[in-house]
Amino acid sequence: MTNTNRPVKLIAVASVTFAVLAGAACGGSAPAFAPAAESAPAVAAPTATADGPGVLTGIVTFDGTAPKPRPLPMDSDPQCKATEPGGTVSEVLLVGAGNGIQNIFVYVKDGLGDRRYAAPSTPVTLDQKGCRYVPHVFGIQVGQTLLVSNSDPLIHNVHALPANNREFNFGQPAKTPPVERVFQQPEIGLFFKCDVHGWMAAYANVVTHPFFAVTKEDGSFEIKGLPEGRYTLELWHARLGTQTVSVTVTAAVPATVAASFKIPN
Ligand SMILES: [Cu+2]
Repeated sequence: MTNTNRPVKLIAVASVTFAVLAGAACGGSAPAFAPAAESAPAVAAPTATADGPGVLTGIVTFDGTAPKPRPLPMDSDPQCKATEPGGTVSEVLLVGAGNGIQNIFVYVKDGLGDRRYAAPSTPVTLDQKGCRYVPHVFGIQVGQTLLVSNSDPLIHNVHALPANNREFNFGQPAKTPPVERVFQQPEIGLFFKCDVHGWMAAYANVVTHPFFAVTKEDGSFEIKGLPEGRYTLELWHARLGTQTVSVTVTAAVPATVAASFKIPN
């Protein structure tokens, strides 16, 4: 996370609390980037499929009283303001029912061994709608197509600022076709911004397998199809930092993880 252009710098989590159920154990904060799959032969065919018996569910909550999201300064662009006349709020930290934290990217960081998974043929879509990126946080596999679309009646530009992948930056006027991009390297927290509207931000999380999820409004997530085994999960949030959790997944019963984040000091 060396990019100095992003508006919100990642800060290591100073204090974390885990309540890990079903045979899981906790670890400390971890590097923000997944390692590249450099140990596997470059030509190894992806033969593994995400149809294992393991189910992993979890909930991520905010420890403390969450700050109220601030309104986005859309008055600076009347065209944007017109897309959301009632106004909208920053997505930097969204805490919902039960103090659940939305938009935490949860993925298997380690434990899959040398299994290799093909990228899905279906694309992931990143839309620009109401002068925001939708979704704000998403996962995508290495080699999977990202379709960037613009549903707004105005031009945006899409500026990706990767650490491990190739930077790109293009304008996308209203009513123009989606633009395709593909990421070649794993990367967590790959930042997207619009150089026209400074509040617009999205984070791609590029991984080598399909075992990831983004927490919903209530902070919950689910990952299915895992092989039985012991895994290290990483939980990433753009503002709150990262945590790792060890968890054992068996066919017999869903594994359950609970974690919480505080505002870093
Ligand atoms: Cu824009």
